[in-house]
Amino acid sequence: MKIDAISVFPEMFDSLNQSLIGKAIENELIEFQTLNPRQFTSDVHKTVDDSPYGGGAGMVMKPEPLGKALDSLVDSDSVIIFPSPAGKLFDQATAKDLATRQHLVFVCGRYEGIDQRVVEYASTKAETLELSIGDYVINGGEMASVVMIEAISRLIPGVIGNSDSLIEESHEDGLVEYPSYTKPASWNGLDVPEVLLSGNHAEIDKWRKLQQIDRTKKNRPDLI
Ligand code: 6SD
Repeated sequence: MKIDAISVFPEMFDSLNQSLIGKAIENELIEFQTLNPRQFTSDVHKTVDDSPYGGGAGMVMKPEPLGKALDSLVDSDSVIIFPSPAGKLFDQATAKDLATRQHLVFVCGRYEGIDQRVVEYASTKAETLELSIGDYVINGGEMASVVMIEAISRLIPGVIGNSDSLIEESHEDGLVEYPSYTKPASWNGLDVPEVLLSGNHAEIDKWRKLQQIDRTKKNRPDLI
């Protein structure tokens, strides 16, 4: 898979070079690149923002540099993603779908956001999605993109060695994950649940499923 991120802060993507995603980039399972829209400005100040029409606080990202950046990257097989608190919720089903695509392009806003015509223009070139990682506001699209890229990349075959660990995880069956324990069996007066030491795998599976249901009811009643 090819992944591009258009951003005025390309260093914010450096964390993707760590751990399993970093290995997948190194092994060319994922081809990841950033593109700075300042490269497509023509004034001495390399201006990428301007004041909003209609007034209001802050600045808005100008359409021309982002449009040119998209022109340089996108073809009709691309999926263009605009992280936005106003977008549809990005969830595990979205991650699974996007993990099957050939080319993803993340367009990162800064300041108060992006001139909406860039989203309209992108839609004329390829499938375009406005996606939110949750109901809170952060300062730009970069960290939201990093979250989505990690969630998508780990679903690409070969990125995570043990595919069982993908299946067993939270949200695959509509429930959150069961709790995990490791050695020592007793620590600071706290004991690992007896059943996990029993070697009885039918009982362990039953206990884990009950834990998933209890935790989901308690922490995520919206999923029940
Ligand atoms: C200015 C952005 C882009 C600002 C965002 C996305 C989510 N879920 N919260 N905040 C966000 C995205 C904020 O550009």
